[in-house]
Amino acid sequence: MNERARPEAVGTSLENSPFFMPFSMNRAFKKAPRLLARAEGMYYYTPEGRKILDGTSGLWCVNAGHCRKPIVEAVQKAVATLDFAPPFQMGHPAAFEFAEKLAPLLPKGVTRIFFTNSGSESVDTALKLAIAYHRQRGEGQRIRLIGREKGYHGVNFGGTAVGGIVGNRKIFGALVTGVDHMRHTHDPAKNAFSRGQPQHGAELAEDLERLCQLHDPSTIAAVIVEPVACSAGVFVPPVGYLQKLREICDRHGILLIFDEVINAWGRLGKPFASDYFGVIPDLITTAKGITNGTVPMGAVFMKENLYQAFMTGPENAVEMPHGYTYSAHPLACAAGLGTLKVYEDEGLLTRVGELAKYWEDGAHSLKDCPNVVDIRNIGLIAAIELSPRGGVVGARGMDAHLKAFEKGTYMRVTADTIALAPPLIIQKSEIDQLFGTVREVLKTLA
Ligand code: PXG
Ligand code: PLP
Repeated sequence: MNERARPEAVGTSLENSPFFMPFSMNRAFKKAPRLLARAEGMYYYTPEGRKILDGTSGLWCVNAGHCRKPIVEAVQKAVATLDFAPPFQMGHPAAFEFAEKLAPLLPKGVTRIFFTNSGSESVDTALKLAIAYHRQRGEGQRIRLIGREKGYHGVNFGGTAVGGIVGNRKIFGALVTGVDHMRHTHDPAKNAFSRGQPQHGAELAEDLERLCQLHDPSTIAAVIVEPVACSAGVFVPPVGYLQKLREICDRHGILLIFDEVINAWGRLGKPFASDYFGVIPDLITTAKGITNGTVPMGAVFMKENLYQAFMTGPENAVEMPHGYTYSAHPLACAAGLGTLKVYEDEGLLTRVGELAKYWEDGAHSLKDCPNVVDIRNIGLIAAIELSPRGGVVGARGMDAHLKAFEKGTYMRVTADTIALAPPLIIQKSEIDQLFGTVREVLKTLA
């Protein structure tokens, strides 16, 4: 038993708990809870003291591993010094310091930073900024937003609207008007078991040109995509695809937004996916790894011209009527500064470059396991897709999740796809352990 475990939580029935859990099977979970009581490095510990290897960095956010001392201490110090500072018409030093430290890490030409508290807020902020930017420049007719099928852009209205996961949209009404979607790039017939970027599918970017011709390109404000689409099941962009999207946006004066909530912070072996793919968007949305998941925070990074479009008019007027009570919260800024220090001291934003090949070989070694229909990987991300059992989507996937947890491994499952993305501090022996457990689970799965 470890010192910070909470034995009193064990055995207490949660069946009537008032807690409405997010994106969860509430009733099933409350009957058989899976609780985590503490964490350290690569591992979670259950209230009973069981050690659980973290195969998905919490929820794709704990890139430097859990409870890292420089981050914990920075937050402890901050909370005892300045609990809150109003972000509107006031400021605090850590907000400016954090922006100053982030700026040199950003892709070339991306210079300005707007803070939010989550990926969902970052996405809605970026979409609003895009529409407002065009209006500021006298192109107020550019109001349309283009997303992509299978995209995940969080759960606020704008992000749900541009998102392309049907189950996340269908019960929420009309969402936001003026939105359309490009085709997704998933093509298992041609690309199954690709290592890294698939060879086929760059031409799918032409679907953006089709939408431009359908709506008239002068009505489109922005296109938003995840460079690597993670939540819907890990879809790696085909070679040349993102470059083509950039070309089409440039041709028509449309802003390109890369949603790097998951892709950023070293996940692909570079600070940003934009660096990895060599395509620089106009705006980048992020969250998660910006504070190592320790305190909620998100950010929108933008090119200089976006910022400057708002810095017009009288100086005694608010330039952009948008912001959150907790934008640049002192604890989040402290966590962010501590996180950047760990990333820099340990070279974590580029470490995946050395691990990626080993990781890829480990993932693809599962090809011979029962029910595996595809394996996809890039950077320190891998997806193992299973065939649905008896046509019931998600049942086999959920069983895999539960079995893995019994065997001491936490991994995310989306429908029947296992998504692995461990903290970037992982050792090769732990990569072996992770794929070893997945193999055992797959062998015993009905
Ligand atoms: N954009 C992208 C690309 C994301 O991956 C969001 C926006 C929203 O961020 P917030 O912080 O509002 O959740 C995300 C979040 C999963 C999973 O299991 C992924 C996310 C969230 C929860 C679960 O794949 N991504
Ligand atoms: N709703 C009400 C009534 C509010 O007063 C506020 C903020 O002042 C909000 C929503 C927005 O909250 P937040 O700034 O935390 O996003």
